[in-house]
Amino acid sequence: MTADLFEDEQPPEPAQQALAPGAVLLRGFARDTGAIVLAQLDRLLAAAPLRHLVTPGGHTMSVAMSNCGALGWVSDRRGYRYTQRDPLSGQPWPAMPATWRELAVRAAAEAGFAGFAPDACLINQYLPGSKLSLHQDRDEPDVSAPIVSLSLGLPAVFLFGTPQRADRPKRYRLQHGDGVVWGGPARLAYHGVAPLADGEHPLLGRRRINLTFRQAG
Ligand code: MD3
Ligand code: FE
Repeated sequence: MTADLFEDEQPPEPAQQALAPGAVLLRGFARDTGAIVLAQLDRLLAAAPLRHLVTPGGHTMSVAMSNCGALGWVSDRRGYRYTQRDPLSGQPWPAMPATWRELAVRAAAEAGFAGFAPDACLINQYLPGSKLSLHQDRDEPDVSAPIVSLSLGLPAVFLFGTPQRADRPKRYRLQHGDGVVWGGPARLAYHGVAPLADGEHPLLGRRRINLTFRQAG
């Protein structure tokens, strides 16, 4: 064996990249399972359609949202909260597919968070121009549990700050199949998504889907 046998190879991309203490980027984590994940999406969204929620301040979000799992995140003029039922239908949110939950649990474990037990999955859909303003996720009772995100479809520029709103966020490009685990000191970091650039993705067309798995109960 000599090194020159491998001289044509690119250095392997690190499987894990620490964005900050507690924030672990799993590049391409679901690159191969993305199609399996998406196979469940249409059925879930038929039961609980995507909708543009209104913030307590009266703004309609440009991202369209739905949920699966025992709990789902909603917003209206009264505030943000988790509910057991979809307010549109009065029915329980559709169950979280086992394939989705298992993927999220494995991502958390790879990032060092054993025992992650997500009971909520927020489904975000971005069309060209959709954005998510800088915010913290703090509607979950136990912020010692991480949040796992899975990006599918068009790439997005993700803004990742610190728990201090005034700190300028860093920018990362999240692509189809990328997983990120946000725990520990990163759990209460401010974050957002820049307006989605137009494009065409082979599986999803002109959109980006982001799944965030949470322990909300
Ligand atoms: C960092 N979603 O649903 S996922 C959200 O791409 C949300 O749709 C974005 O922010 C999206 O709340 C970003 C990445 C993410 C999710 C939760 C976090 C990053 C986070 C919680 C704490 C810190
Ligand atoms: Fe968030």
